[in-house]
Amino acid sequence: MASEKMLLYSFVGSQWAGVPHLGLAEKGFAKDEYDVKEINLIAADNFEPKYIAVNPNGTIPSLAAPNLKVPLAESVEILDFLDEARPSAPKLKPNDLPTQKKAQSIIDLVHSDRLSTDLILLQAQDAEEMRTKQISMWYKFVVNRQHKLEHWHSKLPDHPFYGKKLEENSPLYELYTSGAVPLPNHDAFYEKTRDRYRGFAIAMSELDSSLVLPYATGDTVTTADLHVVPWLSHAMWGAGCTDIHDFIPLENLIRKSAHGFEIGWRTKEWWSNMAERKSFQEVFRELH
Ligand SMILES: N[C@@H](CCC(=O)N[C@@H](CS)C(=O)NCC(=O)O)C(=O)O
Repeated sequence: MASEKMLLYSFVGSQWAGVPHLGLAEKGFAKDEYDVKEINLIAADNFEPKYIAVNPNGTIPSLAAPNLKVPLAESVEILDFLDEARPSAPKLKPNDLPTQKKAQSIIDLVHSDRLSTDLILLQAQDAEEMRTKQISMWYKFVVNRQHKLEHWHSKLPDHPFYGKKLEENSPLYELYTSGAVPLPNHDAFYEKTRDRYRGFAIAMSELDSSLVLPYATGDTVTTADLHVVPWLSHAMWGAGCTDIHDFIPLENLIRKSAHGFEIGWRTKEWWSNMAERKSFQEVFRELH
């Protein structure tokens, strides 16, 4: 029998799972109104065919609900759904078109490749960063993904997901598993990473200029805020920040390629405002 509750597929270390968790808290859903199923991304459980049947992209989060024919597979759609599902709570989607457009452009920016936190988590600017990654949990992440993808690709060679994903993961797998022996393509990888950090710095400055304050689009919390918080938390965590108000490790990491970079004052002020909210304190007791 189908469950009568919503079911959120999540993972503690998932950045974009933070969006529905904040949404549930902001909209006042009680913990017994939904179930959460953890899908371990480090073990690559998101690549199991059973999960690909829920979310064809193999990503977290997904949301199943009694009134949904198929689960929602994108954090943007999930947050919009939660917003509509509880009309008695303050609306997260802005009322007027210009503010809706503003919120959407902020959401698009933090979801874009330019601000992808994979840069911080998985890439390396130099050999020292690479060695640190090779003895960190990211090694396990990359290796487990490769093994899971190889396994399922050999069992299901015609499945549209596995071949493509394997092509994506293989170059990273090769770089991570080369041990202490540098491969010729490591240098190109560092160069590309440094370039991406410079782009990341520019995109962060653009984001800073677009924040209205006290919240991302003005006086009330909107969907935009609930996408930016998990992104920034993940970037800070990945860079080694432990105190939610200490941006220095993130700034230092970006500065290695983008000299003189500083996180803007608007971003810092916006973050302090968000950190005061109950939803933030519930979901981001610690950076993740
Ligand atoms: N556009 C998707 C992105 C989701 C996404 O990339 N989630 C990450 C975790 S935060 C993931 O599942 N990565 C695993 C993978 O790509 O294999 C969304 O907003 O829901």
